[in-house]
Amino acid sequence: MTVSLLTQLADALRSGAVKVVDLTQPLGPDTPVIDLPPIFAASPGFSSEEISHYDDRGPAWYWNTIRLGEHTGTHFDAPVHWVTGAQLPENTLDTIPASKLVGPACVIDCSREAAANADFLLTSDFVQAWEAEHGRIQPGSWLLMRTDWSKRTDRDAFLNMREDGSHTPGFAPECVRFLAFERQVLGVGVECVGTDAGQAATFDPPFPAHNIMQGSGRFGLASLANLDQLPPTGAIVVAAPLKIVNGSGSPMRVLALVG
Ligand code: 23J
Ligand code: MN
Repeated sequence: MTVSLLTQLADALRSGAVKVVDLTQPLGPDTPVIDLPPIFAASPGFSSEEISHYDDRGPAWYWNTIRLGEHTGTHFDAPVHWVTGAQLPENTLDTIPASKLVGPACVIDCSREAAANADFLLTSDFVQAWEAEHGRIQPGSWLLMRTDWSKRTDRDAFLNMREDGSHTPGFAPECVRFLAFERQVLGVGVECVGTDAGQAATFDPPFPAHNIMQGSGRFGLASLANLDQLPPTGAIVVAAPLKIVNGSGSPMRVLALVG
């Protein structure tokens, strides 16, 4: 049975009946990183240095060293990232079971709401209205919030900073609790720089997506792209961070299989 299922998948990949959608942003020196208040340590963005480039340092090979914060670009939030998840089992990148790195996706389209209001917050009412149309969110699913924010290729428009901080969409605290405890999601994924709304430092609790998701052993995916190419249900997401020992997160390639 398993063999026949995967043989069918191989056929579908070859014919194009199942497509691979890349949910990843390019990773480079221009990749925007979260801009925290100056009292907190800043996360360094991506930089690289040549080791050799077919030259006397390595006549037949080209390679670079890279330096970056774990939470740069399209990246994974592990439970240990937040203090609420610090004591949980299997909370670091090297201990998360591989079976949790592949899962189905529910994609909620909030693009109209986010265009009208940069501070739009997803609520459990909005999620339940989506469920009335598309079915109940199954345990172990990714909840992906489509905002089309990834189309903001200009850094300032993407971070949308004002004097009072960033203005980007996210989740209402009650919605995060609903997704974690009433729907048992695998985690939440967003197109913005982090899973929390730009103004989430002022919420109760502060940064609820991090506080509650990581605190309940759930994951986060940030800076996703191409969510507009996913169906509301039915896609399978492969989100596999680097296996960094004690790692709190890592940039990664996120792929979706879409039939
Ligand atoms: C640290 C503090 C606040 C936030 C974040 C990190 C992230 O968004 C992140 O990348 O995990 S909001
Ligand atoms: Mn992060």
